[in-house]
Amino acid sequence: MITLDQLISLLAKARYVAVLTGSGISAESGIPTFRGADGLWKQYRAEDLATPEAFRRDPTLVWEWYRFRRDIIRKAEPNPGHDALAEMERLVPNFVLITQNVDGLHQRSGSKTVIELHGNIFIDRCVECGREVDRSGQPEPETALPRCECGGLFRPGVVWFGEALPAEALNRAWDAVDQCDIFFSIGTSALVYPAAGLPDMARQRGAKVVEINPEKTPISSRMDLSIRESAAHTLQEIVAKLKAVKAS
Ligand code: BV8
Ligand code: ZN
Repeated sequence: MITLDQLISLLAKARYVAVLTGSGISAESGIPTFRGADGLWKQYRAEDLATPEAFRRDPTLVWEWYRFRRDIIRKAEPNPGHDALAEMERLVPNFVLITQNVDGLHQRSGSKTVIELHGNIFIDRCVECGREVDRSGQPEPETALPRCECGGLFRPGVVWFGEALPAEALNRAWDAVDQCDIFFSIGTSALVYPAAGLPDMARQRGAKVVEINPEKTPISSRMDLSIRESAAHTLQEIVAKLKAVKAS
C-alpha cells in the first residue's frame, strides 16, 4: 500500500507513467457509462448491441444506437479529468494513455500519446473493402444505413464483443505495461478483457498500480492505492501536487 503523498513523490521521480481509462472518466462530460444506472439505452444493454451478431441481425438498430451516442459526444466537452491527464503527460518523461473509450475526448483535451484499444466511434468502416471515413467533423448522414462507394455497408469503427482488438494498439499497450513505473486504472469497472488485465500485468512487472473510481472493482484489492473518488477533481489534485513538488 502507498499513501497519496508517497504516490506524488513516486510520480515526481517516475521515468514512465501508463494510464488506462474507461467510460468513467467521460462521465463528468455528461457521457453515460456502460454499466452505470444510465448505462441502458431504451431496453438494451451495450452487450446486446456492441456485437457483430446484433449488426448482422439489425444494422439499422445498431446504427441508431451509435448515432445517438455520437450526438451526445459531439455536444460533450473534455472535463478537468481529461485535461489533468493531458497536463500529466507534459510533466513526466514518458507517458502513454491507453483508453477503452471510443469518444475521442482525450485527444480533444490535448493528450498526444493515446492508444484506442476499442477503436473510435466517429470512424465508419466498410464491411466489404475496409475503407475508413472519419465522421467527427461532419453532421450525421441522414441515411439509416450508410454505404461505401463500393456498395458495402459501413459499420462503426469500434471493437465489438467477440472481436479481436487492433493488434498494433494492443502491442503498444503491452509495451507500456512492461516499461512503466506507475500504472493508473481510471474510471473503468475492470470487467472487459483484455483491457481489464492490464493493471494486473503492470503490477506483476513491478509497477506501482493506482485506481481512481468512486466504486470498488474486482481489481481494487490488488492496487497499491485505490482512491474511492471521482476522476476529475482527484486528477486535478494529483497534478497540482506534482507541479508543486517539481517546482520545489
Ligand atoms: C475479445 C467498444 C477475443 C464498442 C467495447 C469471460 C471472461 C473473460 C472475457 C470474456 C468472457 N466472456 C467474453 C469475454 C470476452 C469479452 C469480455 O471481456 N466480456 C466481458 C463483458 C466479460 N471481451 C471481448 O469480447 C473483447 N474481445 O476478447 O476477443 C478474440 C481474440 C482473437 C480473435 C477473435 C476474438 C472485445 C472487448 C471490447 C468490446 N467493446 N466497446 C462501443 O463502445 O460501442 S467494451 C465497452 O466496455 C467499452 O469499450 C467500455 O470502455 C468497456 C469497459 O467498460 P468501462 O469503460 O469500464 O465502463 P463501465 O460502465 O463498465 O464502468 C465505468 C466505471 O467508471 C465504473 O466502475 C464507475 O464506478 C466508474 N465511474 C463512474 N463515474 C466516475 C467513475 N470513475 C471515475 N470518475 C467518475 N466520475
Ligand atoms: Zn467499401
